[in-house]
Amino acid sequence: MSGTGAEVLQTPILDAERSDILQKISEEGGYAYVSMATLAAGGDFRAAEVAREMAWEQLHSGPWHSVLPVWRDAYSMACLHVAAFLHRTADFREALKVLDMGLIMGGKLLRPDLESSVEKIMSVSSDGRGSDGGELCEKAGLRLNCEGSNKVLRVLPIRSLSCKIVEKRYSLSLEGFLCDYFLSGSPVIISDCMDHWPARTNWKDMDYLERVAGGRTVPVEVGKNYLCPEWKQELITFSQFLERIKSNDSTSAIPTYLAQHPLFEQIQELRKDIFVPDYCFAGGGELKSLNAWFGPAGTVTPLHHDPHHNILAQVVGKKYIRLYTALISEDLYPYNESMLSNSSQVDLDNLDEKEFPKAQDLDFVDCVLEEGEMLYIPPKWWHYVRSLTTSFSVSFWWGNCSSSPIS
Ligand SMILES: O=C(O)CCC(=O)C(=O)O
Repeated sequence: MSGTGAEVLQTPILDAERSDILQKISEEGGYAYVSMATLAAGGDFRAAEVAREMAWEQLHSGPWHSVLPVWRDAYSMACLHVAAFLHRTADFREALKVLDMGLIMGGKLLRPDLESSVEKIMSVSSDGRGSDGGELCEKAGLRLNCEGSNKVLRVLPIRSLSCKIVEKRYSLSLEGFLCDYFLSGSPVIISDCMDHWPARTNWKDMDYLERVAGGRTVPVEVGKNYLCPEWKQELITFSQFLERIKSNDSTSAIPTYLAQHPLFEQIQELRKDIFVPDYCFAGGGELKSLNAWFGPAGTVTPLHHDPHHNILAQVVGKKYIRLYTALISEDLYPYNESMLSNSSQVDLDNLDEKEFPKAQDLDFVDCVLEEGEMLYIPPKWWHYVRSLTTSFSVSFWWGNCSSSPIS
């Protein structure tokens, strides 16, 4: 039913109404609004919010009677886009607030659309689905607490969770994995396959981590991400690292990230907490590396690809992950330098459309990888990863490439 709820609130604006409003706004010179509203119609939440703010400013640019009526319709239209998105994330209370603002401040043209959207939300809410923001959004695998989900969506790259969501399978057999995903090179989220790992409970316990690893020295990365000039690496004790995680305020602090480190070769006690998933034996390849990715909310691994099959196991917390097929590599502007040739020059957190025009409209699949889930990333698929909470993941790389296997 929550899926149905998410589907019913398609932005109901008719194409004719939309182009009529956009045409009139263009004639008034509101080109920025037109481009934001067009992106919003394509499912871009941030653009919808920007369009709503732009229209709001116009409504407050002078005495009420001097506001052009079309700006009131433009405000309603942006409200409908924002509400559709909030509805999709099951943030019914906020969606309702936005629609009410549209009804109060917006024009007449889209009033019936606002009203029908309100009705749909009310019917979902009265169904026990709750308008209190505590619902979970199952569509898109976006099982975020909705109060938080809205905040989270704001920090994600443009167009996040608006296209195709990575398929999710429960208790997927090895044969099913081979036939449906491995052989065709398609990503998949696998649920319910690491509940027996001691890591699932042990690694949530900072005291446990302190006890087994506190005195050990580990390499960490400090800075926005490894492509930024101010980025650096440090060697600190695991204990110091845990302190940084505890004190991290993800909105302001520069994150410290224990990234792509073979921690389990170093600290055997932690190695005992995990198991190599059977999927990693698909194709008869060898396990190439087993890496830890541990850090606070807000760590980013920028868009890049790797040569191996990868199971990324989300042991603690959750991450947003976006994937682009290997087939469109050139459109992602890989760096020319050989050291960075597997990384994209495109900064998804700050997309420069002028410099990288081809990257703007590319298809991708994305997801929020939840605690206890594994994501299969096929070789050469581009991936961007952002942690949404304190997060501890393990990547298992395997394949037939010539590099040496791990013991
Ligand atoms: O979790 C991350 O931050 C990045 C993971 C990754 O890039 C990988 O497993 O190859």
